[in-house]
Amino acid sequence: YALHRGVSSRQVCYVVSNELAKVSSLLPSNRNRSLLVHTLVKAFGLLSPPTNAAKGDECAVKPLRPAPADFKELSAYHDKDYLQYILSRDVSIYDGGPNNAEYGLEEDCPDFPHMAEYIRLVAGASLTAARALRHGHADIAICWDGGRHHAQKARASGFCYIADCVLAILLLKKPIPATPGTPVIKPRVMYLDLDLHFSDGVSQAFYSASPARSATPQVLTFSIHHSAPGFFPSSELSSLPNTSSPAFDPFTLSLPLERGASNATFARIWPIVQRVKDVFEPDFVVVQCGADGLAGDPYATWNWALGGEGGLGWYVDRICGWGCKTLLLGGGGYNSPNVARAWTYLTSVALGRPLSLEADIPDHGTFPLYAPSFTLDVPPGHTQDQNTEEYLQHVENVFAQVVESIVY
Ligand code: V1S
Ligand code: ZN
Repeated sequence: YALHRGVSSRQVCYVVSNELAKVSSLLPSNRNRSLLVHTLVKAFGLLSPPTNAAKGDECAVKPLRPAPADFKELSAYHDKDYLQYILSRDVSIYDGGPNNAEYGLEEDCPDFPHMAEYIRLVAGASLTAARALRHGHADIAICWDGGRHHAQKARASGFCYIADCVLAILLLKKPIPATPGTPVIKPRVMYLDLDLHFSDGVSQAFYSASPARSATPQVLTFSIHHSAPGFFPSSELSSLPNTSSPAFDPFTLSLPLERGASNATFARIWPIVQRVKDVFEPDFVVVQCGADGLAGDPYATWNWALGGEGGLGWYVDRICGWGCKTLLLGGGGYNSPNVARAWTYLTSVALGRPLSLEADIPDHGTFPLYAPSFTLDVPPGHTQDQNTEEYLQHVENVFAQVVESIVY
């Protein structure tokens, strides 16, 4: 186990396999997205060392093949009945029976061909990435097929069938056994969620009232999301913290943003993220990098850009700069070429060798999908940012109180 390693020579692992991309591409909410992402990462040569690299140079991301998760690994969080049902479901006999609804397999989460394989592989992918961090084989591990932050203990929800983020956090927080002269270490894990949607599944799992949390809070969840009446998911945990409420848990944090959130708003709230990290002092950071807040996404809710100060790339660069062992997960994102652009760029950022956003998309099989710009950039649109200075000042004041409560 190695918790601290310098960031000057970052070892970056990237979870990928043909099987994972194939089954992940069958996910009804994101058909073919996984194949597009991995294809673009490869097209930019991020998985192969540059031809002029000296022997031993670590210039490329190291590909890691995921092992499908087994029942025991999945039951570290999920209910056995739910697992038995979703893993044995024969989708050729669609009956739409009462169990489907009981386990959330309807509307947002219909069952689909190879669903059981998908569930085992996606969970296995995030666990493989988490294991690489825990065992010191990587400083940063990337799993773009993960980030299913709405899945619940016994229920699929919001396009999410398996709680890979929760499973990865549970693995990372496991005590590191004592060695001669070193006591047992109970690692602290900070989960930061940048998806447009609130991370209800993960936040709920580690909320203080939940049995998943041990007596000492080893896990802090922090979700930055859009919240408005009727916007999915509805949850009491998605509001700004109220430090005087008995339900307040300083380790379950939410920062809701209004429509049109732009780089300027994200740059403005960055010091809050930084401060929370500084007081919590995590050993591991898990980032859900959902790309549905980017400009050009069909949700058309935020106006976040990939580049520039306050952009998604800037966030991930700063987070990787913290020097904590970091797990980067995927999540939402419904403009698939833009998601491929974003996660390819973030892969290069994680590596410490950011691609130019003006870079031309290399000629490859899926090249025509990148019309009309044919570049890597996801620029901002023209939507007005409705996060007023008054609101952001209020958020700042609230979090100034919140950080006072993060004591352990
Ligand atoms: N918003 C939204 C939305 N749209 C859909 C949808 C649309 C067409 C379909 F054929 C099926 C579903 N569902 C929703 C949301 C779920 C959003 C999940 C986001 C996931 C993520 O980006 O965070 C990535 C992990 N669901 C709802 O709003 C629920 C309903 C309440 C309304 C829609 N109907 C279909 C189901 C119930
Ligand atoms: Zn989302």
